[in-house]
Amino acid sequence: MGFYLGIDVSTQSVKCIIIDTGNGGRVAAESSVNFGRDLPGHHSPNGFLFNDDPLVKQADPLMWLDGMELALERLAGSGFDLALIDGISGSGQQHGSVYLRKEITSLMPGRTLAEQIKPRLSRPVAPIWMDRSTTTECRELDAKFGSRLQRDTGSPASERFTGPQIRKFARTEPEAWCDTCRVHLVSSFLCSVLCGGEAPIDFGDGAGMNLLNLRTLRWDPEIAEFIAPGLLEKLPQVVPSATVAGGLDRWFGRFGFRPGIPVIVWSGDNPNSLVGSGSATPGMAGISLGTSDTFFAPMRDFKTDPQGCGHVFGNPAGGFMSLICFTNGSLARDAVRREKNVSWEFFDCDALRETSPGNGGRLLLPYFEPESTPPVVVPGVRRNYIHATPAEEIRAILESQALSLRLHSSWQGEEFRRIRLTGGASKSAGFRQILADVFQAEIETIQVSNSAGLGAAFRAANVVEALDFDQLAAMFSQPTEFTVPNPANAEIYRELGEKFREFEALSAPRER
Ligand code: XUL
Repeated sequence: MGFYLGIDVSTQSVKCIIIDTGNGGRVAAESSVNFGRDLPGHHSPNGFLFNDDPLVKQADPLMWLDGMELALERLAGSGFDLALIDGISGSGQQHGSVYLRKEITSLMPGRTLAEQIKPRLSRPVAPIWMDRSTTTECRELDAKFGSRLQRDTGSPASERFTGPQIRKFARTEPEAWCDTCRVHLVSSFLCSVLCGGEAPIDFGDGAGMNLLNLRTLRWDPEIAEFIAPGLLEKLPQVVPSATVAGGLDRWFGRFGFRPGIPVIVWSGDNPNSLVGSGSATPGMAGISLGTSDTFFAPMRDFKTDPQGCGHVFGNPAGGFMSLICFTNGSLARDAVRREKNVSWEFFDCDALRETSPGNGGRLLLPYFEPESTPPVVVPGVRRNYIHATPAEEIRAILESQALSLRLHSSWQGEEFRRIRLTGGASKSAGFRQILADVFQAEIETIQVSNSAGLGAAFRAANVVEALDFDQLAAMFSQPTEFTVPNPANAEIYRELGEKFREFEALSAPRER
């Protein structure tokens, strides 16, 4: 029985969640900070800095520190006594990288986190997962390693992954690169700050770098050397997710924490969400409908996506997990809604009542932004029809998004019978039914809005108290809504799925 803190540092916010594993389990306290609203001085209304080049997306690492500090201050101010906390872990947006000229050591009491970490940065900005400016570096990795890159690291060269980002930095800013002694992920950077000392990277987040050999579970020296000479010495250690990174630095005593309590190595948001949403049992999957949509599932064996869109990461519960990221998720749904000038009420309910499954074969590829799955660099919406009422257009985007989720997760060869749904759009009963019918699976909605932070708190409880993830999910991630598939629609979506595959292949040809 104990209290565990999960800190989720995502693209737009920092969220803290404290779980109490006593008395059947309850969420004891929460706090959050939105970068745009609460930290306007960082000029990042959407979590990243303005850049003339739309392919470049970078954030100020000091904003994450200010956000974490304020979120902890708010947590302490919520009335919960932080001296009760028995362990902490965290979750970082994946792939983003932080460059240090001096390692992190114990923190100085009189200074804010940002003030004391600033002089240690060799690069004032951190490229984040939304960055798409590394196509050249990806081509070079493809040319050098061919299919070995995906076979051994679980992913083909991907623009947002850390390896290509490091290569671009080392090439375009050689002096700053020479001045760099350590390259961190967002997760390991923030974990290091909590520990007041250099923290490792876990297998879950490390696999999102095009650098971790998933067959040996070590950094791949040949790939590292190609990405940037000397990189291997600049990478933190890589360890299993259930590793204690260190003890909490005394600096955090100001919020009431007991210094020295275990800080468990942080992981990426997707590995954390897998356990936090209670989807870590084989046969289950999770879909998070957020700014971008993601599909993730535990894997029985290590295998890779022959189409090169899906990724393999370490599963915090052991073994591996898949992750498929669709950049045009809620952003695209909202763009269609605004284009048609209709309310969410109409979008979620009336539009789907006015139309029927299959929708006359209408398909819409919603590439409002460059897309990760399939890789599309030049944005633009593609339709296989000319005329559609607003309701038909809305059904077209929802059915196409569901078919894309199914198509691009099929390489795992798994019949997903239960899918856990999280994120804002999981509130739409119409979209839930489409997903249930397309996958012919039961859709279980969980009302935990912060499954990444919850997963981090689970990992802390798992290490400190030896509670397993099923026990924790039974306490904290119970579904609140079940949507059962309609077997009558199975054939309609099988046929439409075939059509979707052909349309996508024609309209979004491989650009690399
Ligand atoms: C996963 C991905 C995103 C980020 C941000 O590959 O790019 O899900 O982790 O949430």
